[in-house]
Amino acid sequence: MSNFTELTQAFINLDEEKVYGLVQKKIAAGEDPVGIIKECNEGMTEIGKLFEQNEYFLSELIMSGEIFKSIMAKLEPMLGDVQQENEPSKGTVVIGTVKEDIHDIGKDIVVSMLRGTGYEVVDLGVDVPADKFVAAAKETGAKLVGLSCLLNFTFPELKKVVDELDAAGLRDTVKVAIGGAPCNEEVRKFAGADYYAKDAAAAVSICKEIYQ
Ligand code: B12
Repeated sequence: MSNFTELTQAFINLDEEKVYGLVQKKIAAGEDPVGIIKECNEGMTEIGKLFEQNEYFLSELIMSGEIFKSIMAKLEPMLGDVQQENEPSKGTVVIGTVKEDIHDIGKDIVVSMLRGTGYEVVDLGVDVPADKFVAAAKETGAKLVGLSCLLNFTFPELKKVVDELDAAGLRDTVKVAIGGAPCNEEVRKFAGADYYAKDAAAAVSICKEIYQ
């Protein structure tokens, strides 16, 4: 027997009906949406491993992405303390997935959590070249640029963004945070970034520190 929860196991099995049913039940029971996301995320990690072991293929990766996105559409409005309409923004964050990488599920969760906790987020999308991050930081005056990176071979892109911010004279005023499954402290050091965040909650803490 595995130690996975029923939801995580259903996710790993890509049993769409069961996953949606369980998520609906948890929402109705008033469970914390962040906990629900965590359970699904554990499923995603396991699916990644099965893919590495050639037990799952690209079609399964695609399907896991579709299921996760449907769940997020339900959970997104429940994330954070949803900002009051007239409340001023706590600060601006520029975020995107680096060039040649099209993974956006994790980035989108970070965007939702930051917006939900009162930050203005300029989301540049996926496959974003370094100069776009620099231009957006300049234009918006953001004090934080967030880079999502899920592929080992795009690590140099992280470094490129940091270097181009430096070349544009912005490095003293703009901090850089990186995230995405294969990122860690070592990757942060390689890139010359200021922060590594393991999840969306850590991203919120970083913003609090910068915009306190
Ligand atoms: C779903 C998925 C896909 C989907 C993506 C759908 C989408 N719209 O995003 C599709 C099918 C498109 C895909 C494609 C590919 N994938 Co893919 N994919 C995955 C999978 C299974 C899940 C990723 C995911 O969404 N996780 C769930 C989210 C919630 O987690 P997360 O991204 O880590 O985000 C959290 C934190 O990391 C953090 N965070 C994330 N971003 C940021 C940013 C900032 C600023 C901060 C502060 C925090 C932060 O907060 C998030 C929320 O808590 C992973 C396995 C894994 N372990 O990650 C493989 C994985 C990332 N993919 C992999 C590969 C190899 C590929 C392909 C090259 C496959 C192929 N042969 O074509 C292509 C590459 C396409 C491209 N050019 O980008 C490998 C990468 C290996 C590596 N380290 O280099 C992985 C690790 C699978 C594996 N184990 O082999 N993939």
